[in-house]
Amino acid sequence: MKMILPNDGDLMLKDAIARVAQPSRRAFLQRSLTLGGLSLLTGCSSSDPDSIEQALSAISRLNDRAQAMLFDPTRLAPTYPASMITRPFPFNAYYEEEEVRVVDGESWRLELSGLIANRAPWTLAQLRAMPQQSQITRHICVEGWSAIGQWGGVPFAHFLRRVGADLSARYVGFKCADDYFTSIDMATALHPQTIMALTYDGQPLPPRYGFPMKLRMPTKLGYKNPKHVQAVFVTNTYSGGYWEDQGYNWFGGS
Ligand SMILES: Nc1nc2c(c(=O)[nH]1)N[C@H]1C(S)=C(S)[C@@H](COP(=O)(O)O)O[C@H]1N2
Ligand SMILES: [Mo]
Repeated sequence: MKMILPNDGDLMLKDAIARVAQPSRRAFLQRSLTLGGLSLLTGCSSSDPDSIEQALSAISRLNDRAQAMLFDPTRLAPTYPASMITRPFPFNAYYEEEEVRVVDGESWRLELSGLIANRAPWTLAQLRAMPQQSQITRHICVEGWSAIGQWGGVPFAHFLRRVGADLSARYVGFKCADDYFTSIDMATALHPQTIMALTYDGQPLPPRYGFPMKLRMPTKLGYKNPKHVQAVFVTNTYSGGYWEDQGYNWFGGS
C-alpha cells in the first residue's frame, strides 16, 4: 500500500511518523498508512507520544480488518521462472547469522495443540512422506528488500485437514525454536500457496532458512513466515507475534 500525503504536508503527521522509533517500523507504517488512516491521525490533536502510539495502533487494527476483508483466498501470488531466483538468497532474523538455531532433525517433533482433533506430534520423516508442492515466489521483508526463492513442502491446508484442525477457528499460531512466534488468519493458513516448507532450492532447508520446517506464505510479508517451527496451535484467541507485538501490522499481507 502506498502512503498518500496531503500536498501542503501535515506537520502533525510528519511529527507522528518521526516519533516512531525503529526505522524498520517507520518504513512499515509509512507503507501501511491509507487515506482513512491519515484522517484518523490528523484528527488526533494531541502531541502526546502515547496518544500518537494509540492512533497508530488503531490504524494498524483498521488495516488488519481491511486486509482480511480484501484477502481473496483463491487469488495466487505471482510465481517466477527458476532463472529469476535471487542468489544468494538473503538471511534475516532478529539476531545475526552466527547465532542461527541448529535444530536436530532426528529428535525434532512438530507439536500440535489447541483446536486440533489429532494432536500427536509429527516427525520430519512423516512430513516428508506427505504430498509435496514446490513454488518459486517472492519474499518481501519490511526492512526494504525482497528476493525470489524456491521452497518445497506440504500444503498446509492438506496438513490441517489431515490432523482434524477446526478450520472454522480464527487463528493458527506458531512457536519457533528460536523464541520467535507469530500467528495468522485461517484464510491464509488454507491458501493454496501456504506450505510447510521442508526444502529450499531443492535441498533440505539449511539452518539459516529455518530447518527443519518453516511456514512459507507468498501472500504475507517476511516476518509472518516463521522459521524453525516447533509448535502449531489452532485457536480463536488472538496471540500476536514477535514483531506484531512491537507494532508491526498483524495481518501483514504482501
Ligand atoms: N524463527 C524465526 N522466523 C523468522 C524470523 C526470525 O527471526 N526467527 N524473522 C522473520 C523475518 S523478519 C524475515 S524477513 C524472514 C527471513 O527469512 P530468510 O532468512 O529465509 O530470508 O524470516 C522471518 N521468520
Ligand atoms: Mo523481515
